[in-house]
Amino acid sequence: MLFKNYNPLDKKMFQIMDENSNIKNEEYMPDLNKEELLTMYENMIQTREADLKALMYQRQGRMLTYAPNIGQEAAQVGSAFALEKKDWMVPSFRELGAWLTRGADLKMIYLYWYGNEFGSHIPEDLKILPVSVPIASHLNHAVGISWASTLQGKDEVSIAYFGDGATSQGDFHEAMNWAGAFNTPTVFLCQNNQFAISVPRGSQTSSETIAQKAVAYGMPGIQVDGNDILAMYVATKTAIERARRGEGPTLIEAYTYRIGAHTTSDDPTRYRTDDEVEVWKKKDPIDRMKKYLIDKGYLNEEENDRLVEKCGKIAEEAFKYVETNGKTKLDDIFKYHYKEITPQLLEQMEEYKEFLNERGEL
Ligand SMILES: Cc1ncc(C[n+]2csc(CCOP(=O)(O)OP(=O)(O)O)c2C)c(N)n1
Repeated sequence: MLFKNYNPLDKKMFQIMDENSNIKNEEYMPDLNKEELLTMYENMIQTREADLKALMYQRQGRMLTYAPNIGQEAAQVGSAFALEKKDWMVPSFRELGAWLTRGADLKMIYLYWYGNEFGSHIPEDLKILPVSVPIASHLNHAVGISWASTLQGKDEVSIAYFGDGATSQGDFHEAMNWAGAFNTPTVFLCQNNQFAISVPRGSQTSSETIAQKAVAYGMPGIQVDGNDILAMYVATKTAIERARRGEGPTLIEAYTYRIGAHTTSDDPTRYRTDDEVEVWKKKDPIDRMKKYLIDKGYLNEEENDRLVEKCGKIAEEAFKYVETNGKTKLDDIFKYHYKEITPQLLEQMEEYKEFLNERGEL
């Protein structure tokens, strides 16, 4: 029903819970019990705490680099909560909440940002692809996986996560076109966080919404309030079920905002105003869900404090493990690109060793 009633060209954003935590779209309220709602919330808190700790460690020079997720927890947790274990998640690089919701170990995720290749070794029972840094290239992988699922008669759906900037890449259009033409069971989940590094969404495309791009490729498209976890869950679940029934792909635009920097190497004060950030901070997805749960009597401040503390400790423990076990051996960085190390790489390795030696760091 949701997609039949929704025309992306009307440019109305789908929302269930408004900024004041009131349910304004009762008709679409998901059938989630107290335990499920609290699990969703815990995933958001774990994401936020893991983010805050990662930022702190990076600033202390203990983490290589990091791409913060603050403000995007509902878009990620809500959507990932709608997946089944058999479905494939094809991420870009800013999906901490979706990774954790799918059961990925925070130690593994931290290892990746620590610069250790074991951060990309995903256990076989988790259907998640590794981080993809080339923007939009993974969208074709998602379509390929889901097409293979159709050809093999499996009912595994693929969900691809990407940012608004990715929609400017050719790969996005190829993936959307193929998915539409071959009716593949793919969900395209765009986290429109308003910026591709410093380039604002308005300069990426003259389409008024990302969701309306679905029309050209013959699939439903919907713009969802990305800070409303209930709406994100419902839209994604509807798209997943549709794909599983053989009805093809869907494009979901999660309308949200990147509160933090693009990565720890970026200074967002150079291209956006504090006032803009303040407006979005007031729409915090965690505050919104917290108030909803408190109003319902499912949570109180004390329990909330305990949860925040527990999640903070989990993040600290995960990082402790990484600092103790995650150091990459210098040889490993050079050795495994090719079956046998090339003369050029060998030269680079020797040069680097010499450099470290001179600094007394080897
Ligand atoms: C093919 C390609 N071009 C350029 C880059 C450099 N780059 C890294 S992140 C980024 C912006 C991505 O923005 P968006 O898709 O909106 O995702 P966000 O980072 O906002 O989550 C760019 C241009 C890249 N990684 N890959």
